[in-house]
Amino acid sequence: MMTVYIALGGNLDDVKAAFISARSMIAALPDTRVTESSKRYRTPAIGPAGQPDYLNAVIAIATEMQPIELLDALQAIELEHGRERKEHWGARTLDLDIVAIEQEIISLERLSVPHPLMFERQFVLRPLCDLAPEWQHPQLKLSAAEGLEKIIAAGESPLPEGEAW
Ligand code: A4P
Ligand code: MG
Repeated sequence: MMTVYIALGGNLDDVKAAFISARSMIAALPDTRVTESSKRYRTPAIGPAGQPDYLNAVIAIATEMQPIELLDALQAIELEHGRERKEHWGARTLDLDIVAIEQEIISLERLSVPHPLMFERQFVLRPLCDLAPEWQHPQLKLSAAEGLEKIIAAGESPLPEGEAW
């Protein structure tokens, strides 16, 4: 069993409902259990201007699935929620990213783990810190909590308090 942290994000349509339904679909994957969910945060959009705010969260799963199998399954769940890939970093109904798989490092064309931009993003680190503040980035040698502190020390305002789903 591996512990995998999955980031959920979206800023179109009923994102709260999409999170709840995506989480149950993930829980129904083979040899997979959802073990924890972060709070849900409202976050300013990073990317093309004029997008609505996002909701973001992170869940932890325990799974026997191989990373690529899991990526395929997450992309199928995105599609079932009406995800269309148009513009890079553009608005979306549901984005499911693999943030981290314990201390594994994966560099494949379709999959980079840990997620390359995670230490630049409060919308990933803030919810991850609800679940695993002590999780260590295997290359940067910083914990999630230290990464979040760094972003805030650099001048970004902390996100408002999250809510339970
Ligand atoms: N891919 C590589 N590594 C991974 C991974 N660890 N997890 C590949 C998931 N996918 C991974 O992703 C493009 C390709 O990345 C996939 O085909 C997969 O093989 P995508 O979801 O199709 O496209 P995207 O999401 O537009 O691109 P990308 O680079 O994943 O964007 P991000 O980094 O996910 O950013 N602002 C706020 N506030 N909150 C957000 O959640 N999200 C984005 C998207 C932009 N701005 C945001 C948010
Ligand atoms: Mg993505």
